[in-house]
This record gives sequence, C-alpha cells and structure tokens, in this order.
Amino acid sequence: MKRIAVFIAICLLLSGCQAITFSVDGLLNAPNVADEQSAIYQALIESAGRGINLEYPRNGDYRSAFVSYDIDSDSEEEILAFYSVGSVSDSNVKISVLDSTEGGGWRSTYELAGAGSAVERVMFSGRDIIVGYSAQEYEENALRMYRYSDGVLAPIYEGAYTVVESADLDGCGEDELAIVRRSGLGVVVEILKPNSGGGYNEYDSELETGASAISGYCLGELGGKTALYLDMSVDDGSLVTEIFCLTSEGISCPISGNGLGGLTRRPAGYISRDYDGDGRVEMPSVTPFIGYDSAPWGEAEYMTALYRFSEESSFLEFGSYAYFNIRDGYMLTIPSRWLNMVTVLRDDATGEVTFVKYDSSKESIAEMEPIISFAVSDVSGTEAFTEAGYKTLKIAEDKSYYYKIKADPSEPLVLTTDEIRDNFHITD
Ligand SMILES: [Ca+2]
Ligand SMILES: [Ca+2]
Ligand SMILES: [Ca+2]
Repeated sequence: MKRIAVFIAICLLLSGCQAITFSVDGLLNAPNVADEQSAIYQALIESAGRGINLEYPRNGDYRSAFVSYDIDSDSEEEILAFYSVGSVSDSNVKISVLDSTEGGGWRSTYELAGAGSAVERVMFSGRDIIVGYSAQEYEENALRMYRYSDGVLAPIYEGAYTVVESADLDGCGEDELAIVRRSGLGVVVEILKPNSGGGYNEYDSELETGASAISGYCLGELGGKTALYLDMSVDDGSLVTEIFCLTSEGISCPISGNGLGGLTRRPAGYISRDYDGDGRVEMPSVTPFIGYDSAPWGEAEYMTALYRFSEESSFLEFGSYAYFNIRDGYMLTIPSRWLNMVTVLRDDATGEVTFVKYDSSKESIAEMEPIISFAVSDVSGTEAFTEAGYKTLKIAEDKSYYYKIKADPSEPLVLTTDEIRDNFHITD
C-alpha cells in the first residue's frame, strides 16, 4: 500500500504537477469515500439495528437510500437514511437522520416512521424535506413534508397525491410545490407557495374535468411561468389534458377555463409532451386519415395535429401535423403537400406502416399506390430488412427503424432524404 502511494507521488512529481503539494503520510491517512460511507452505514446500524433493508427512492432526482442535504441550514450536510426493518408486522419505511460529529464520525440524531412501504420520491423545498410514500395496497401515494429543528423531524404537511412536482408555477423565480390527487371522480390540485414567514400559502382547486385515472404529466413554459400539463383518462378510455399554473388570483386552469376541454380529447397513448424541444408542450389532437371516417373511435389510423395553448389568444394554436405510431414509439411529421393527398395503411401483423397516394376510385386502401413504408424490428432482425431493400433510419436501444421508398422517385409526394431524417422522431 505504502509503496503504491509513494509511486503515485513520484509520478505526479515527474508529470510536473506543481500545484499539488502533499505528503505521502497525509495521503495515506486521508479518509476516503469508502471509509466515510462505512462510518455512515455503521451509525445507521447502531441506531436501527442489524437486519434492516435499505429503501431506495423509486423516482425523482434523489435515488439513493442515503440522501445528503443541509436540512438545518448550518452549511453542513446531514444524511437522511431510508430503510425498513423487514418484519411482517411492520413494513413501513423508516427515516434516520444522521449528523456528523465533531470528531469526524457520524451518529443518528432522530428516527421516524414513514407513511408507506416504499419511498416513491424525495424532494426539497428550501430546507424542508418532502417524501412521497407508496404502498402496494393503495393507488394513491402519501405525501409528507418535514422540517428538522431542535433535533426533531416534524411533519408540517400531510396529504395524498398522484403527482407531486416542484416548479416555478407563477414565474416569481422560486419554485412552488404542485400536488395532484383524485377525490372520488374529481381531480384536486393543490399548490404550496413558500411565504416570507417561513411557511407556505396553500391554494387548492378542483378541476372541472373528472378522470378515471391520471395517466401522465409534464412541465412546460407558458407565458413566463411553468405550467403543469396533466393528461387524464376519462370514462371511455380517451385522454384529455388540463393545464394549471398559479396567478395572483390563485390556481389558473386555462384549458377548462376557456371551455377548450373537449378539444383535447383523443385516444389513449397520444400524450402531451414537448415534441419539438422548444420548451413548450404540444398536445396531440387526432382526426381520422382519409378513408378511415367510418372506423370506430380509437381503431382508425389518425392524422395527429399538435396544438399548443397560447396565453395571448387563450386558444389552442396549431403547430404541425404528424402521424404517431403509438405501438412502435415513433412519429413522422406530415409535410403539407401530403394533406388530403395521402393516407396510411398499417400491417397489424408486422407493424409496417405504408403511406399511399389516396385514390377514391380504388375499392380499398391496400390497392392504392404506395409511396413510402416505415418498418421496425428488434435488433436481431436487421438483416431481413436490409436484404429486402430497406434503408436503416435509426437504431435505438432495442429497436431498429427502416424505410423504403416504394413510388417512382419522380413522384412529388415522395419524401426527400432530408425530410425523412428531419421528420422522423422516436417518441418512446
Ligand atoms: Ca446541516
Ligand atoms: Ca414561483
Ligand atoms: Ca414544444
């Protein structure tokens, strides 16, 4: 060990690293990361006992069972350790607060029983600690906000949640906490805004739209604020979107507030997202492709229009048209010269999608002249496609994407190589 350290010191000297000065003894005695981790773990064992299971937050920014954060504003980080005792009668997660001692060691200063059998996520608001707990038997998660003072981790907020997110919802420069929960058939939104007194101003509102489930959400820029876009499943399985943010008048829901809720309704799978990466969220809206007008809702092939909510006009602003392949996780932006000229045929067995030149004199779409096909295979299927004349478009982690131009290149509806590259996006 000593020989290796001396060797490293000599190498550093030889490489002309003059800014670093240290003694070989100092190098040998410096506590390393593994020692520190071991001291922290020992402090937890001493307090909680052996035979504990570490609990790792499942989502969010903090994914370790040991989260380090300055929870008492003394400029030194404490550690929150999450664990369970692995007993049949007590499946609750426990939190241990570990603080560094003057001698450079660690000790547990407080133990607390959590509110679920797993940690869903850990967040912070100033020095307050937010822990989301999940429990297998409930759909809703439990949210707790704790404040650490005088050596005690005291709950200062308790509630259920489906979504919890921290964002600058009113554009003030500081983040608020957004909480979404279902209440019967309704959906309730709550916003906690830190105030100058060290507490929180609470706002709540029940959304106009009921939901059978919250299926997803994302954050996006909206008129200088950050808005939360909530995709909700309604009774027939369709998706609708509601937006909310905070104004001086309280929680604002501009989609339902402007009577636009019905316009966001589309089949499941067409999620709200920032599809073009400009920071604003697009909401898909679908209409059947030509030739699919009589297909049942949800079973047709759809032309998707991407809309953004505009604060200026209080309306949904059209962005672009696209074809979404929900099953295979990609989208193709539809060029304007395709509108009313092109429809689509999907092979349910292979997943291959072929855009065809619409011709009303033909009895079926399958008889119309093909323009371009897009196909997907798992990584092992690559050769079969390239041998059949397909070109590789993109290779993702577990899937490869191909295309094949099937019309004569002089056909104006054929996409150029640039269009194929720029218009095709993987959405998974
Ligand atoms: Ca501290
Ligand atoms: Ca704010
Ligand atoms: Ca966007």
